[in-house]
Amino acid sequence: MPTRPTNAGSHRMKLIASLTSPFARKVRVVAAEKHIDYELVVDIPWDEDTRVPQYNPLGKVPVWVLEDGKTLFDSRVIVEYLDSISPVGHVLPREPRPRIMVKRWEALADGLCEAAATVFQERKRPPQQQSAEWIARQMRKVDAALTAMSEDLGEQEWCTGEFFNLSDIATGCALGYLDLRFPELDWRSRHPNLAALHERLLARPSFRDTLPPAA
Ligand SMILES: N[C@@H](CCC(=O)N[C@@H](CS)C(=O)NCC(=O)O)C(=O)O
Repeated sequence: MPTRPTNAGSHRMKLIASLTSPFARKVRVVAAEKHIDYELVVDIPWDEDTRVPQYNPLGKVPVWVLEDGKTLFDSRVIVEYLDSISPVGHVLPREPRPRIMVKRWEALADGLCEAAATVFQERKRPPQQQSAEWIARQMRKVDAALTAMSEDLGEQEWCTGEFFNLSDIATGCALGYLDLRFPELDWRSRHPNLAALHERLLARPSFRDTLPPAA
C-alpha cells in the first residue's frame, strides 16, 4: 500500500510520486521490470500540504530517494540510474546509437505528456482566464507527437524494433495518460498501430499494476 512520507531515516529506497503522473508511472514500470525494491510514497504536488519541494526544489514528482537520503529527479535521470544498478531486464541498450534512439523516443513521449499536462492544468483555470490559443498550440504538439510515434513504430512489434525497452515504456505511459486526461481524444482510430502496442504493453504486469486510478 502507498504511504505518506513518515520514516525519513529508513535505508529502503523510496519513490515519491502521484498515481496519475505519467513520468512517475514510467519510473514504476522500470522498477517493476527490473525487480527493484522500493517504498512508494504517494504525494500530490498540487496539494497544499505536499512535501515534494523538500525533496525536489522544482516541486515535481517523481523523486527517487536513495538509501542515504540523497534525492534524484527527474524521471529520465531516475530511470537511467535504475537501469545502471541492476543487470536484470535492461531497458536501455549499451551501444551509443541504439541507446540514444531509445532516449529520443523517451523525449518524444515525455514531451507529449508535458504538452498534455499543460492543457490539463490550463483547463482547470477559470474559463475567462484560459487561452484557447495556448491550448491549441499544446494540442498540436500532442497530435504531432502521436503521428511521429505511429510513423516510427510502423509495423514493428516494439518502438525500436524487436526488443522491448524504455521507448515502449515511455510511449505506453504517454498513451495511458491521454486515456486518463483526454478520453475524448480518439488516438486509437487514427493510430491503430499505437493501439496494438498499448494492448501488448497491458499484457505485462508492470503496466497493468501501474494503471492510473480512474479520473
Ligand atoms: N520532466 C519531469 C516532469 C515531471 C512533472 O512535470 N511532474 C508533474 C506531475 S505529472 C508535477 O509534479 N507537476 C507539479 C508542478 O509542476 O508543480 C520528469 O520527467 O520527471
